[in-house]
Amino acid sequence: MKEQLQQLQAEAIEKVEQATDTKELQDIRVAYLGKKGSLTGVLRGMGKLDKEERPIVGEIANQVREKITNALDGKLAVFEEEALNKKLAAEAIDVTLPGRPISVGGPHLLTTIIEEIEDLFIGMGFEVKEGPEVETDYYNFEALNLPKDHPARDMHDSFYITNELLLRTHTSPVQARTMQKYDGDKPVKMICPGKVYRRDSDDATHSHQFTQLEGLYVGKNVRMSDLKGTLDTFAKKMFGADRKIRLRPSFFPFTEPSVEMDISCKVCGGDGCSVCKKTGWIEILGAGMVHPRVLSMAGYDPEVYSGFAFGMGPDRIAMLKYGVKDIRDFYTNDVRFLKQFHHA
Ligand code: 2U9
Repeated sequence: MKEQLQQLQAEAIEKVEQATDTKELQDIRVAYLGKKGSLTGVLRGMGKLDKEERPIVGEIANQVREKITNALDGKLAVFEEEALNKKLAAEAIDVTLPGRPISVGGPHLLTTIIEEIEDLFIGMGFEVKEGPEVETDYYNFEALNLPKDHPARDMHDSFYITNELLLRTHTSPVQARTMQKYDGDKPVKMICPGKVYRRDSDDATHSHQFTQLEGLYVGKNVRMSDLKGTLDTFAKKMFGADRKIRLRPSFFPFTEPSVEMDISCKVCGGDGCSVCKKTGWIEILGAGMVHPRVLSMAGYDPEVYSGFAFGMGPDRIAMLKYGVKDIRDFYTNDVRFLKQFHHA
């Protein structure tokens, strides 16, 4: 019996040494120490032994059980250690790696330009007003002295939604609406930036959607010289103190007299170059004294009140100032283009 026990211990430990995973260890534990295990089987034969032999064999059997159990536990600990180290290695974080760059957005160039222009006019006492982009025929045309049969109202120029509703073609309706709200007896000093829409085929200088910024100053004694002074200040603050301005006679249905304002070319100082197309001057905006019919339609008595107005295209100003060649770049959301101007 003793030899049998020693043989069994050697065999079991040999198997434990050769085991390659915890499953095998478990099988060995069951095969030798389990209810139907070989060590348990030998111990069942203890009853046949005589009284003096039984305690000796029992002691040996317990030692064999302990040795096999220690061998199994020792190997199990080794496997568990290996598994833990493998897991730690797999989940290790290299804290010396640089952080993942988080791309930060920034203001759109048109937003920057519009805010820059707004700041200038706020500094001159103008309020910023906004209004609906879907406008009525009345506020977009009629109120601006563009009667029903005026060519600018043709379907081919504007996006009509219904016979009465369209996408506004300029921000002028916001000014007409504001004058109406001021009951014809309060001065109006405002600018209105915003998106405008024209039914136009897009190319490098035309987009069906673009932005406009208009200004209006209505009061009891507003003169053309006030308009010139305001535009001169705007030009110098926006394009540099050494800019000159010139006003050329023009025509708009909503202003009389009407002018177009040029600034002296920043690149050639007026001698002529590719930027100013050899003229020395660059057209920036249109303006004029508010047409008396527009004043009276908005509830202001043209005998008592006068006003000036101007309109410019921030897209065009941004293109001039930053050398953008294609207006469509403002609306196609190519981040490679847009992020060049995030420094602002
Ligand atoms: C009211 C009365 C008068 C707004 C004006 C212009 C001249 C003008 C264009 C410049 C470039 C539009 O973006 S653009 O294509 N605008 O030249 N706009 S005077 O006059 C008004 C507006 C509202 C009640």
